[in-house]
Amino acid sequence: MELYFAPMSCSLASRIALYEAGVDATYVQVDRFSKRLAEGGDYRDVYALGMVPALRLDDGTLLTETAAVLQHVAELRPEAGLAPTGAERRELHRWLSYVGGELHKVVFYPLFHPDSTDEVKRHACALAGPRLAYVDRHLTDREHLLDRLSVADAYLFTVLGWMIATPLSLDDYPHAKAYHRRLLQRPSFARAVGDERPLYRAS
Ligand SMILES: N[C@@H](CCC(=O)N[C@@H](CS)C(=O)NCC(=O)O)C(=O)O
Repeated sequence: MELYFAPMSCSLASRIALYEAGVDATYVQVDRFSKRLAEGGDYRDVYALGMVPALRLDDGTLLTETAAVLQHVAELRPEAGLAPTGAERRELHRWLSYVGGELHKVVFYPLFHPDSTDEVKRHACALAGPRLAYVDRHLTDREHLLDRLSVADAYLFTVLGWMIATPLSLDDYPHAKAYHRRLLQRPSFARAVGDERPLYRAS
């Protein structure tokens, strides 16, 4: 299996999930802007939209979309409990959709897009307030988004980590900040960040 990733982007969540699940994979680096592959070639020949993550499965299928990749990885090792079943599964879907839609795409995509105007960025920051406050309230008396660690935590952790590179501050969301700190102490989260941060700085 191969994970196409860009350092410290949303594909970090898939790497964390692979580490948490104990699933081996090869990691193929993509330059987010030029779309060049570290091993040579153009990533758009792999995935026409040029977005990461993409997971090449052992049968050759290319799986894209963070929520799908995360749930697939969790299902490879059900014993790791990273994607619950039953009523909790609905909550997992809800949080994967929330993080992917309301936070990743509504708030952070415009903040990082090179073509975003100042007005677009101001609007994204205005939308961020209630969306991050909602997450912060949810985490007031909880360790994880669900009743235990799930792949949704890998995604939220990744997205919260981007705030440092934006006008937003985790200091305004103390429960989310404590949650991010706690997760960073887990070996698989720390290992994933430790593997990707130097690549990000060098890119
Ligand atoms: N809907 C996709 C979004 C993926 C996405 O936005 N990836 C970003 C990195 S965080 C990317 O590859 N951006 C490069 C681009 O848009 O060209 C998902 O959930 O995986």
